[in-house]
Amino acid sequence: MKTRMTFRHATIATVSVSLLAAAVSAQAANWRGWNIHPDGYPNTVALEAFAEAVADRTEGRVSPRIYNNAVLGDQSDAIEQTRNGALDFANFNMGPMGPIVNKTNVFSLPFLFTDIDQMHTVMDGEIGQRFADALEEKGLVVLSWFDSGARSIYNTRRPINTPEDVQGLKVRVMNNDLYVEMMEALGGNATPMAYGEVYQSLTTGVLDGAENNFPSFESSNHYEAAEYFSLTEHLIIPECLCVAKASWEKLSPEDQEIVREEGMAASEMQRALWVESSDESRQIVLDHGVQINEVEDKAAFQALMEPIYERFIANNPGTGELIEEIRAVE
Ligand code: BDP
Repeated sequence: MKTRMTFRHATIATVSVSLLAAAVSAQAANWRGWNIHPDGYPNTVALEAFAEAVADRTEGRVSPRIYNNAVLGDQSDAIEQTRNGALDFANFNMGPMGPIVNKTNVFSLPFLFTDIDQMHTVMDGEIGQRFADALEEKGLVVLSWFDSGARSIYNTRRPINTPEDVQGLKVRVMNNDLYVEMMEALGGNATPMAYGEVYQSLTTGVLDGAENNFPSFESSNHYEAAEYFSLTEHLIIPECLCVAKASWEKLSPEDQEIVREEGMAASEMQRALWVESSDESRQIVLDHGVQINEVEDKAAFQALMEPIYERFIANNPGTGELIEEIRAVE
């Protein structure tokens, strides 16, 4: 009798342990995260730290895994997939976000921000919150804003000092009509193309150039093909660390809090790494023989952007005030 009781208890205990395990694993959210960058890139390092900290602090209830090098698809597709919950989290640039969440198009206006610090102040404040709200309405919960430096034009032909130097160059831009307008206003031929296709297009001469920040210019190996990097610094575009709203809503308030805190920590880490990485990448490309030139007369480039601003404001009511508000932030 005694033995049977013990046996039964043991059985019940085993059954309840395995039921419990099943319940836990049924609840565990195995998050898939999209990332365009390779191993070691500041964003990648921060996203990996985020994934580890979230898994740790939620004791596996949320278990994020990050897929690098855009293996889950190009950026525009990934934005859609995250919006509809097929992907759970991602680091997105507000450039390709513009055609999907129109309000974010304002960030694709060239020379909008004075500098990177001002961009951070805007994004970390009340204005940034308004953009987070707009993204949330479209299915993306913003945890924090990342840095992506300033973008400059590089090419295989010549240094760019004046807009005339851009004349006739075939330059890759990200997917957003505003960049086509921008490049055409400078006299170049704009070619919207996925990031992953640019390297080959530069080496085969399909493209003469592209535009990006130092860490991307270096980590994508574009510097092996494009010898001239000209500091036009025409775009400073914020990036988000976003979670699919559908995935977010499945979390308990306690886990949401953890994910949010770790999202903020990831942004702090990314921004710090960004500064180091920009210097390192700049040195790597210099050592490889890339010629970097300052652009003395940026005003000449800015002046050509005026019609773009005018059209944008005319087509998007309320944006004139928004641009003024952004510019007034110090
Ligand atoms: C990088 C951004 C990345 C973009 C890429 C591009 O971090 O999100 O996809 O530029 O030019 O700087 O496509």
